[in-house]
Amino acid sequence: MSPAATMSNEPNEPNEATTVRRRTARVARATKETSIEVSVDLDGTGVTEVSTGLPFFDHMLAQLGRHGGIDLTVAAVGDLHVDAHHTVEDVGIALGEVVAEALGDKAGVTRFASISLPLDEALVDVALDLSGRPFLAYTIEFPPDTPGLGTPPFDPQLAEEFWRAFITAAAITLHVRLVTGRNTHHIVEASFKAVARCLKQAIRVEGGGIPSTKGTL
Ligand SMILES: [Mn+2]
Repeated sequence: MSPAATMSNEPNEPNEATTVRRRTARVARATKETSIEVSVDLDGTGVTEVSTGLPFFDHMLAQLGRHGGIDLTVAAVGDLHVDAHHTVEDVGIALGEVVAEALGDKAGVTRFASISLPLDEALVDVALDLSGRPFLAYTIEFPPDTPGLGTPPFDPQLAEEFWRAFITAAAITLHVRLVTGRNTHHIVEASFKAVARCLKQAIRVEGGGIPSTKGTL
């Protein structure tokens, strides 16, 4: 946590006649399958503390915070004896919920972002819109027999499930397209870094009210 983040419940000092709300949120959700706590500070510095029982997923969530400039804590305990699916999906839901709550009415945000992000031989294109409408276009396909990553294993097909859960809860339009790549770890990591960089840009406040002709997002 940065020193500023410890003041996250306090409004910042008035600046040029405006008071800026610090964009933080926290959620705890429990089902028979998972128990999850997530908190975010969208105006953080990318400090993460993540524990899901899935080392590779932890590695990906750390990328999301670090490259998104988002302080992120995730504590998840799920039914990994079944498989990783419920844990990954429910973390996605919780993360989407806190991002939506922290964004609030999205006044002044940049809203749109896109990037073409390389990781060695892998190249992933991402475009993102804080549209208020959940939509996922995802074109990364792994053969069904692709080995999972880490122990317990993270089935790379779960990345799509994570993004669908996240964007549905956060009401984000997200396109993720694999341009090229051979290594599963690289491809998945490039997609997380790319979404992180797009989030960082899209949530940045640049002023000018709510960026929609409808007046709401
Ligand atoms: Mn890696």
